[in-house]
Amino acid sequence: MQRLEALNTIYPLLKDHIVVTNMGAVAVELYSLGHQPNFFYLEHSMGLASSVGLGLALCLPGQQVTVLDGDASVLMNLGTLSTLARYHPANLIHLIFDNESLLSVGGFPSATATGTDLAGVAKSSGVEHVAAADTLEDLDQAFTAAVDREALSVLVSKVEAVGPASFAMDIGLLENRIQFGRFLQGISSKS
Ligand SMILES: Cc1ncc(C[n+]2csc(CCOP(=O)(O)OP(=O)(O)O)c2C)c(N)n1
Ligand SMILES: [Mg+2]
Repeated sequence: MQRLEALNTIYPLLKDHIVVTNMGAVAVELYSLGHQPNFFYLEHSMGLASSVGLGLALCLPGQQVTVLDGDASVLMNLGTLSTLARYHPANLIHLIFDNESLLSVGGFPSATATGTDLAGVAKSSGVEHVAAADTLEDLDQAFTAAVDREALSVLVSKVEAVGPASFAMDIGLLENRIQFGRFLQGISSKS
C-alpha cells in the first residue's frame, strides 16, 4: 500500500477532524489531496505530532483529533505511547505510517526495518485499542471503527517507502499556524 492511496482512502473522514501531521512526506501528500483549515502540518518538531495531538484532544473533548505520524518520528519519542495510554482521550486516533524508513531525509532504514513492532510497543505501553492495517480495505475498516469507537486508538499501517516527487508546499509554516489557530479559536468560541 502506498501512503498517498491510504490518505486518499481516509481523506473524506478527515474533513471533520482536527488533523496534525508529521513533517515531510506525509504533510506534502495530505496537502496534495486538498488543504483544509483544520489541518496542521507540524514542521521540524520530529516525534511531537502525537504530543500536540494529545494536547488538542484533551483541550477539545468535543472534537475528533487524528494524528498522521511516521515510524521514525514515533521511535524518536516512544514515551508518547505511554503518555497517550495514560491519558487515553476518547477523541484521539494516532495513525502511524510505517515505511521502515526515514523517507523524508533520504530513506535510511528505521528500527522497524530491523524488527521493532510499533503496534506491539503501543499495546505494551497500555493502549487498549491497537490495530495493524496494511491494506486499503483494512485501513478503511480500522479507521472507521476507530472513529465509531470513541476511545483512544493507535493504528499502524505498513506502507511502501515512496514519497512525493517534490516536497514543496505553497502554504508557509506561519500561514498554516495562524490559519489553524483561528480555526481552533472558532471552535472554542462556539463551545
Ligand atoms: C529533531 C529533528 N531531528 C531530525 C529532523 C530531520 N528529519 C525530518 S523528517 C525525518 C525523518 C522522519 O521519518 P518518519 O517519521 O519515518 O517519516 P517519513 O519521512 O518516513 O514519512 C528527519 C530525520 C527533524 N526535523 N527534527
Ligand atoms: Mg518513515
